[in-house]
Amino acid sequence: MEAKKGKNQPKRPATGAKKGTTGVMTSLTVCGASKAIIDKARASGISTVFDRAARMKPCPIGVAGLCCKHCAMGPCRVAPELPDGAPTQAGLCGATADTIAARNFARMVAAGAAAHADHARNVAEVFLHAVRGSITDYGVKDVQKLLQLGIDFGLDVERMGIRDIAIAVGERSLEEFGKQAGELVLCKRAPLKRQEIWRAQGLMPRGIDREIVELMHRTHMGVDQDYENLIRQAGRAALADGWGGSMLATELQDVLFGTPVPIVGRINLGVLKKEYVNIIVHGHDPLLSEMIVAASQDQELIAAAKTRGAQGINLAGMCCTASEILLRHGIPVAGNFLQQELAIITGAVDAMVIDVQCEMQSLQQVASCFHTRLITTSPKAKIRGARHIAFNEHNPMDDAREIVSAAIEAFSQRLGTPTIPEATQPMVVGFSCETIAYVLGGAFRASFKPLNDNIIGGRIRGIAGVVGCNNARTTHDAGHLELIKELLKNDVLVLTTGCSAMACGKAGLLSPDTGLTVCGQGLAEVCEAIGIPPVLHMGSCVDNSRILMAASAMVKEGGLGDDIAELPVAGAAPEWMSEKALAIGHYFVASGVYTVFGVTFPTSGSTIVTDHLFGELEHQWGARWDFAHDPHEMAQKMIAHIDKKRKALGIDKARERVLFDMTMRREMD
Ligand code: MSK
Repeated sequence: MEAKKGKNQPKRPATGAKKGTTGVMTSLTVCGASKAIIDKARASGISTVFDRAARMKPCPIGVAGLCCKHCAMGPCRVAPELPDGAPTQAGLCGATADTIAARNFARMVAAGAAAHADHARNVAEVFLHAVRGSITDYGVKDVQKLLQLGIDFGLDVERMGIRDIAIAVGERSLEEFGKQAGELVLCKRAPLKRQEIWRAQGLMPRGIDREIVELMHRTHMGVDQDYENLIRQAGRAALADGWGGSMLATELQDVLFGTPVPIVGRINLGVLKKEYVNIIVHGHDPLLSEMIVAASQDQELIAAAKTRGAQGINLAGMCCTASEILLRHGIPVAGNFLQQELAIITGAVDAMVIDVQCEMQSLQQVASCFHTRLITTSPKAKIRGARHIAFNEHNPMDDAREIVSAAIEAFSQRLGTPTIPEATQPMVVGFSCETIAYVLGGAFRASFKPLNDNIIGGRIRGIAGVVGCNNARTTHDAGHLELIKELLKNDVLVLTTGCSAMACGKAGLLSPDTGLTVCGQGLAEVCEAIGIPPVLHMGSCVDNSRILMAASAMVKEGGLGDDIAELPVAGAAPEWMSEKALAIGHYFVASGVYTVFGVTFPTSGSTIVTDHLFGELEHQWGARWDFAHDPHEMAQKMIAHIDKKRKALGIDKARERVLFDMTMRREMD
């Protein structure tokens, strides 16, 4: 079949001048602190991602998903724009636009799932070393969660000692990666009806690595050339991420470092301190950053900092590493993805320490304009020109001390006075699934029942998972904030992770005081009674698995259907950019969650594939993808979906939907 026009074709992504989420020329960011530093960078002639985005436009064929470079006869670029009914040009091998778009989509999912899986494998290996005693700097912090994992893995936890349970959990976790047959163990946490759908649709993942490798094989030249078959295997690999790699990473990290509970933190570039040695940990892996937290509080190192003229050591986070140490230790956050270069341009960062994922290569160029030490730590993620201090899991504290010492040394070489914007915001974070059940039901009756009751009663209209990145092709943070404020106004409780959570934090939405002022009456009453913000920060990118667990807990609690697909819930990533985000979106959909992406959609060049994702999947998997440029349109799509599910459950009441007019939008700005 050739590509043709269809009703679900998303609008073409913006490829021209910088456009805002509403499609009109607007600012680069809604974050005042970021704007101030972008201005400083421009005045100093330092190139940032914002400038490069203005200079370099996306390839119109690549952005539509129609550039195939899977063999040396290409790259074959298939034109995305065709008059109705005209045949598309195929690649040299005959691959159609549909095959090419589906293959490219599938490869992005494979890469995203691989990133989470490799993160999780590393955690599982360290976990096993720690519980066997060959690494002594880590230990078991959450025994309750360990026991739950033991039960999930079928261990006789009543007869086994904690150490034996921990070793068996570590070994079984590692086996999940190389398993060749059967079903991933944590898939059992999903509602039974969902598991049946996975089996019936050929979606149930066997082993984490197996599904990703098979997807890579199928996208090789001349293998799977049926878009539907490719999208299905992409679903299987994505589920191996959500209910496999990501969930294992979340759970094992919680056992090792503690399951998050509500904690107060601060966010934005203003958390940097002029008179202190400033260290930023950036990336995704908490194994090293946990140790840097301890090293930054070491009295000997603090004394060393003072001998260099500093008042002490100030640690802050960036991207998802930030969330890991924020949720467990209250360490402040310097910013989200598009603020990584800006943090260095303040001139206040003495060392930026990176592990894996979402680190721009440009950091080294920016750091070279200052005294900042850019330090890579993973053998998997080096940057030319950066100093590499290899993180040895067997001696993590030694590495952490060496890194902190390098920052102290850099402090005395600062060039001039730093420019630190004053902006910081307080926030309440740390809403793991267990914590949500606890704050809803209390210590002795921890439960999702009060949440379900409030949804059934209509005070809470539904739940939205709003997650994902920033994208320099759209106004920084605007998509997240405009979407989430409209959802809150319409009584939709928001669960958030990653860079979306940080956008919310900067805008005050993670604070019960300021967050409740933008909510509808019903949601505000519930949040006020419980004492929670209306947007719950659940963690980093791998912690999107917590949203899957929360949805499963809601189904199991009863009263809202038998499957995740029956819940009045929706997902969104309004500013996504990474392949991991696409893998997350695909496992949300395969788990039964209607999911809307913004900015651009990677199959937009093939109407057939896009219609399959945006339409047919609902009949097969019970949920579908969708796309909206405008966050207000995105909010209305999500609310309409939530209302549809409420009606199907018989809990719909006639209620007003708040539509944002221009005055309301301006007030939000
Ligand atoms: S860090 S994957 S930019 S959310 Fe997890 Fe942010 Fe997206 Fe990276």
